Amino acid sequence: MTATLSRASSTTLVQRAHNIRHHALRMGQVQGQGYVGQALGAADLLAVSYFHALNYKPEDPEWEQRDRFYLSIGHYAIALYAALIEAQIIPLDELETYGSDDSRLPMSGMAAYTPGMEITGGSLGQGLGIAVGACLGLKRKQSSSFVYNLLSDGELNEGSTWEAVMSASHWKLDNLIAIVDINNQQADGHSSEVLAFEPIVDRWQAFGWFTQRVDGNDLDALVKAFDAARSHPAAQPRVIICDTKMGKGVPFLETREKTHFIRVDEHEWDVALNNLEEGKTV
Ligand SMILES: Cc1ncc(C[n+]2csc(CCOP(=O)(O)OP(=O)(O)O)c2C)c(N)n1
Ligand SMILES: [Mg+2]
Repeated sequence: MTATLSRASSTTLVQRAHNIRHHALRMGQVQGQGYVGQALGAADLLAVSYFHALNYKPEDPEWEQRDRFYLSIGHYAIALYAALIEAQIIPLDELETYGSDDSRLPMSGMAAYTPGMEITGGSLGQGLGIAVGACLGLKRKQSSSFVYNLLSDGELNEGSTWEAVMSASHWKLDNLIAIVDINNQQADGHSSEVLAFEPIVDRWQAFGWFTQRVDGNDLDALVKAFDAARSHPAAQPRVIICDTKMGKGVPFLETREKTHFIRVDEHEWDVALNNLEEGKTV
């Protein structure tokens, strides 16, 4: 949002994160399935992105001076749609079209279809490289916009991610803020077992990034980390490594073993929505 709304109190952020989770569950209910666990896990970092950190104008998603939010991970589209709905870039009633023919909200995100969606991600490991290119372009235009790139722990398996990590520090991209969603899940099991990624902080630091690691479901910690990333004085790219919980806010999804793609019985969507309401802290 523009500067006025970017200073939202953390109570407001709690409400925003709750609403993002609610929108995602409603979209899941419309289709009976989806990558809902990721949306529930990433709702807090999306709330802080869209209601604390990013400068943008909901009525003009292509405003030249906006900060960019690049979603690497096409299958997280439902999470981004939920944030864009909450940010009023996408109308609320459009969530009812999620995943249907001719919808602007396809199950796998397509930038050309959806207002506020900056890039099309699908093939893992492309987003950070695209963000590096955008940061170089913005610097040439002497723009003061930031580029945020949300990538998943599964994308740490991709060599292209590490090429981008290396080039971002080579080019001293202080307008780049990467956010890594460490939910320790991917399609084939736990990320740490598929391909070990620790010590993840040391690795990013070794590549020349200003590196922070936070509980990605702690709004206060996220606010501090996003502020520090933005105001960090050195000419280097910044990364916020966020440990999140898949399914956060819905106990039976939090404890589920395989949550990469969720199908639940029809009545369970209402159970999930009720659980979310019951756990509401404001
Ligand atoms: C280059 C590439 N390889 C494989 C896939 C297939 N794929 C889609 S999602 C996924 C899991 C990725 O891990 P992550 O994003 O951490 O999964 P999540 O946390 O959402 O479970 C894989 C391997 C892909 N989209 N792109
Ligand atoms: Mg993951």
